[in-house]
Amino acid sequence: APLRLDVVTIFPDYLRVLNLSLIGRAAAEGLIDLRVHDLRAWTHDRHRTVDDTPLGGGPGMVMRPDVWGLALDEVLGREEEGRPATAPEPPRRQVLVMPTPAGEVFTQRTAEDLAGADHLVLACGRYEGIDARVAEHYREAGVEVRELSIGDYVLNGGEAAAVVIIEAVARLVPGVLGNPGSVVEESHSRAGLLEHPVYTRPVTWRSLEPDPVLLGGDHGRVARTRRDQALLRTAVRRPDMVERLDPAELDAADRAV
Ligand code: 6GU
Repeated sequence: APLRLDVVTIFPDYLRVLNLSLIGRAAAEGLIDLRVHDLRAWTHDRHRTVDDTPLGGGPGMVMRPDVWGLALDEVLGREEEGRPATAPEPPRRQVLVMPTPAGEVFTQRTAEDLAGADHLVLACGRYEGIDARVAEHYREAGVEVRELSIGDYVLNGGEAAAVVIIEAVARLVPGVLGNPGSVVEESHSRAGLLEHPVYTRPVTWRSLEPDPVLLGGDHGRVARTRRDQALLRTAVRRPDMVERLDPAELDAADRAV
């Protein structure tokens, strides 16, 4: 079955970027099943209210737990079509993803983990966030809830983060990416290094030339040169990643760099 993705937001148009390029093609080909819902569909008042002032005071608005509860009960709990309700449930892993700057940091490891689920529901909050009892309630109800931040900066809402998370996860679904080799070689994959710089023709551009080893056709020397460049780049740009490298993964030539 395709990976099922449901996004609940007050700005459904914001997610339309996902209909473009890679993710849109994957949806069109049936590799993923992406559905975007307007949270206001679950309001019942004339003004379609989704927020209220924070208890205890303070700036901004907080999203109401009752509206989110109705929305998430429906999006998490819907019956599979075409299967009698009495038939045994197939094993399904459902994850409620709540983008928030107060969450655990979303990394390639998180993306790999989420790509193994069957159903992701992304609850996009705006303003000062969603009433904290929503995450608490679904955790207590046995739902796997992941509150995720995409980095140490503040966005106005979870929509941009949801786009980031969906793109990172969907490209790991088999068949979505044209070239599966790109997934294993790229930055932040298991090696723990940034990717080496890449070059193409013309060989000389504005008097700049890549390392001549890349033109020599010696695959062993090419691999060594790229490894050296990846190590140097990582040491300069991401010393934190070098700290975390497993020393057992380094060879004598690595240590010489
Ligand atoms: Cl997931 N949401 C918001 N509003 N801001 C963020 C974020 C998420 N991740 C980093 N900044």
